[in-house]
Amino acid sequence: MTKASIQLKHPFDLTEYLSRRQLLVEQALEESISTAYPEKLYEAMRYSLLAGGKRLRPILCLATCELLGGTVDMAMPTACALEMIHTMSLIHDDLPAMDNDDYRRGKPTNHKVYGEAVAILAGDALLAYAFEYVAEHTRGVAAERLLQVVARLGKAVAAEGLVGGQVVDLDCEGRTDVTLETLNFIHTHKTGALLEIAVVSGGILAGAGPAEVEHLTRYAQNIGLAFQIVDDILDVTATAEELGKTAGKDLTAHKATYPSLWGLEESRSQAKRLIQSAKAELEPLGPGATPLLALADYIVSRTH
Ligand code: GRG
Repeated sequence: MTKASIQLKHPFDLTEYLSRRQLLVEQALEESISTAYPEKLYEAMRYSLLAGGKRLRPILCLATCELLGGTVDMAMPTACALEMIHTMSLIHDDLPAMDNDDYRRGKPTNHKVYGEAVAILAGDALLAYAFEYVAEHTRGVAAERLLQVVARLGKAVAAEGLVGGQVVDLDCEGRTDVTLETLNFIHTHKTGALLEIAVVSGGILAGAGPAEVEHLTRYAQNIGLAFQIVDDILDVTATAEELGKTAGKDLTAHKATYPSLWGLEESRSQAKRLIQSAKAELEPLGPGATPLLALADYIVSRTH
């Protein structure tokens, strides 16, 4: 048994699964970057990368790789790269030029500690290092599968993914005429694209065929949108302590959100409906899908 292998208990215990997986991911992230010269840069990168968080994207990637017959070890470099990219997007999102946030993951934001210039550069370094890390550290995966993962990862973060979503989000600031179509565009790109590649990359690393990739894509798209609806709900209902960042920011900024368009009750039922659709996509993939099914439920029931 490798250090990465995990015995699942029956019935499936999601809390235990999440805490064991989070521990594995934390260890891998800790080992992924050590401090070197210039120390200030490496410290800023490590400060945000190792600041906690749910580690949902790495966990989805590992779970999907295992579902398709791969191993945790095969997927861990990609899982770490996903968290590096997610973390850099949070660092940049928190900058004064964007959301201007003071707290993230329960700690002062990167630019509050290291200054804006270093925060921008730490984000840039994490983004580039993510791609280097996948290419340098993945073992036991055929080169053409790895190339597919790298190409899809690039697409998910660039203009067709996170960055495109963020630009439209910034454009909509202060506007009261944001349509559901625009809101969906923002979130399928800003939030959904990285969750989608987290799931799909795990499948591709394990050798998923086109039909399996399609099921995984639809599962991920549904949980991605549900995740964002719940995020918007929590911005209204959760405390700053629970969130680890300022609560109620969307309301203060008069931002278009799902609760502002639909109300809280309808937002909750839309999220539940999306989770049911996500889970239906896993049916053809067999009993090994238990962790992904439980993770889908967790997305709507989470409190932070
Ligand atoms: C990717 C090149 C590049 C630049 C960044 C700033 C930006 C472009 C995009 C914004 C992306 C963003 C911040 C989306 C929000 C995603 C989201 C819902 C974050 C919260 O995720 P959780 O709840 O957080 O998984 P934890 O802390 O648990 O990891």
